[in-house]
Amino acid sequence: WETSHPGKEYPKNADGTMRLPNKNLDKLESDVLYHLGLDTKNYDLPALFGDVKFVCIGGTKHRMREFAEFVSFNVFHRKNVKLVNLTKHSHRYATYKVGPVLSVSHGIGIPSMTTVLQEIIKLLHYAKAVDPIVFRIGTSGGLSIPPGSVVVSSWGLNGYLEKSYDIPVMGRSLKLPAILDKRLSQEIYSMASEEDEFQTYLGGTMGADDFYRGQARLDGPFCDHTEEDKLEFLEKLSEMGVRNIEMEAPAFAALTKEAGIRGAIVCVTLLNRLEGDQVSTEKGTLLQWQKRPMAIVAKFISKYLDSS
Ligand code: R2B
Ligand code: URA
Repeated sequence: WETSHPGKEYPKNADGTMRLPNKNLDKLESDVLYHLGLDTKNYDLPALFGDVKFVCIGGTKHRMREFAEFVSFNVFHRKNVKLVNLTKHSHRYATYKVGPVLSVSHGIGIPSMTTVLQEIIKLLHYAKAVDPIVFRIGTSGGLSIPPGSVVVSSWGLNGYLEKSYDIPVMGRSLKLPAILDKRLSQEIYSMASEEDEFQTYLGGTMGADDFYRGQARLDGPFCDHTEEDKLEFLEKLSEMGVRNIEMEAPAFAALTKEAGIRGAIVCVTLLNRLEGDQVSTEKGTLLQWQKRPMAIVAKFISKYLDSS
């Protein structure tokens, strides 16, 4: 059974706050955002999060703390701010807030990312945040581009090479389109400058459900394809306009679109997958490269705040 979903996109209210269509939520006395360690009964979400304009999510707790520090220093010119992990007691994800910017970790892969993203969407709704923008900053494997390059995604591709996020729901497959906000991705791409010490590309991003076989690697514990199969597959992806491979893009694109939120994905590439599978670049260099998506997103935020 394959249910074809029309790819609904729920419009916002006139004041820019979100309109979630799930009427079941109205019946809850308190909505527990379990993985964020928040709820609507014991927390004044509009007072705590009503000013949020930007949410940035990324894989690790460490990196998202670094992003909060980066934004604090580079956007708001504040030094040595005391950052508090607002979701510490959930023991799952980390959340930091710096003015109108929320920085949240999402773990590895689609189920981990969509769990926290859906709670963030509900949080933004309950908090009555106005026209929030959500970014994912991450790492990825590049296709025929120099390691350390940055890719701004224009769409997500699933493991079956379809531009959709397919989720099993009650024994059927729900298919949601995985297209990202075109204007936003172009605005972010335009943040790249000739003076940058790296290249920035705009292109498709494949989100695989596995790091090893699912990304055609040859170095997992199991492998049932040849090097020729792998190269042929990666070439095919390149020809389709895919620039990089990670593990969340189609779901991120689909859920932000469905919520009517502008969303963008900015990833650094850690290696060129046409040249290998192992991420063997020195740790310090990798940490430096991971600042590149942060710098681009922070530049966008600064520009946005200056012009509003
Ligand atoms: C990129 O890096 C992680 C796997 O190492 C995964 O979360 C992703 O999308
Ligand atoms: N993350 C991925 O999912 N794949 C890579 O090759 C590197 C980082």
